[in-house]
Amino acid sequence: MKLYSSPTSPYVRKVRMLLIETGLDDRVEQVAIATTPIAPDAAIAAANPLGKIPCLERPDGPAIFDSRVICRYLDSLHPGRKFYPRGPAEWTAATLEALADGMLDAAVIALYESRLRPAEAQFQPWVDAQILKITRSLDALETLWIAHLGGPLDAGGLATGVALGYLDFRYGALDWRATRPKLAAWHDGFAALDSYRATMPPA
Ligand SMILES: N[C@@H](CCC(=O)N[C@@H](CS)C(=O)NCC(=O)O)C(=O)O
Repeated sequence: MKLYSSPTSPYVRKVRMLLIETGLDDRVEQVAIATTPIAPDAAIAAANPLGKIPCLERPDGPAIFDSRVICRYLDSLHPGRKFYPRGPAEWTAATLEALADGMLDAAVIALYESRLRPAEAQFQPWVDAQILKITRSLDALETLWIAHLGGPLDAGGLATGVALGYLDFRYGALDWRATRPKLAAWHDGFAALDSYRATMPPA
């Protein structure tokens, strides 16, 4: 299998961590590309009409995307403990995963606004609204989700840990730990995983 990848993409990082955690890492070749909404890479646009990474090409079926679908697919390929539980826990894990990915969406969109748009076309209230989505979600993680995060690591926890790592990478000034000590302590444990350390974005 071939994974269109970038060392700075948090969505790709989720997939790479899952590959390591599930022992599937050596079944996937990573193809590094650089793509943005206004300068799409041709190979990724051909594989995924949305032009986004990650995208997984398989020898025995069409390419699959996005990161949640890829993670779910990879989780079906290994015999070990599943990141996508079945039964009532499935919906809890999936909702947490959606929350964490939503934080990433807001963070990536706000970054594109400041990096890709010319200064005169930027709209600060819109960026502020994206940051508000992130801070509300962080508060929910600290209060409503912390008990769940303390249980076995599932796809929701994986996405949460990666999203927090992305805030450290791109939004250090947000200082998300300052008012969220339980989440900070949980993330310290997550950040000790070999798979997290092996997928750190370049400084
Ligand atoms: N929902 C997608 C989001 C993927 C995404 O936005 N990836 C970014 C890189 S971090 C990208 O490819 N951006 C290029 C674009 O938006 O055209 C997923 O979970 O895979």
